[in-house]
Amino acid sequence: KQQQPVVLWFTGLSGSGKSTIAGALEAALVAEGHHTYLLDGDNIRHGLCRDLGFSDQDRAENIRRIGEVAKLMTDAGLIVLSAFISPFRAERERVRERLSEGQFIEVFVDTPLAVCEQRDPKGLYKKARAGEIPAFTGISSEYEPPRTPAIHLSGDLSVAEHVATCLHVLRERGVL
Ligand code: GGZ
Repeated sequence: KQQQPVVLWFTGLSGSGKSTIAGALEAALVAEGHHTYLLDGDNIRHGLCRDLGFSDQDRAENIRRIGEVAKLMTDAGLIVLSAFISPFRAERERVRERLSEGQFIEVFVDTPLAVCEQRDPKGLYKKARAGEIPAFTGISSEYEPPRTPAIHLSGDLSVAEHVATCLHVLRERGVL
C-alpha cells in the first residue's frame, strides 16, 4: 500500500490523550494496510531511556533519542507515531530539523490542564499537587504549547473524531 514515511509527533500534557489517540490512529492505519510503529512511554521509557528521569536535561535527551529512533524508522519507510509530553519547543524543533522537509507532523493534543487533572488516571496530579513528584509537567515544570501545530486536537470530541481529523490531514498532505 502506498505511503510516505512521516513522523506524527504527538505532544501534550500527561493525561491529555496522546497515547490513546495515537494508538487508535495506528489501528486505523494498520486496518488500511499501512506499515506503522508507535513509540510511547511503554516501549521507550522502560527500555532505551530507562536511565533518564524528568529533569529538563533528561527530558531533552529523552526527546533527542526518540527523534533519532523515529528518523531511523522513517528510513525504513514507516509511518511513525510518537506520544510523549515533549514539553519544550526547542527540542521538538530539533527533531523536525533532523527529518526531511515535511516529514515531521506536529500533533498538539490540546486538553486543558484542568481536564487532565480531573481525569488523573494514575493519581499523578494529586501526588504532584501534594509535592510528592518534583518537576511535574503543568504543575511544577513548564509545558510550551506548539505555536503552529500541523494538527490541533481540541474541544470535547471523541477519540474517533480526532482520528478522523488526523486521517484527513494525512490524505490532504499526500502521506496516504
Ligand atoms: C511529567 C511524569 C513525571 C513528571 C512521571 N512530569 O501520564 P503518564 O505518566 O503515563 O505520562 C507521563 C510520563 C511522561 O513521560 P514522557 O517521556 O512523555 O515525558 S517527556 O516527554 O517530558 O520526557 C507520566 C509520567 O511519565 N511522569 N513523572 N515529573 N510526567
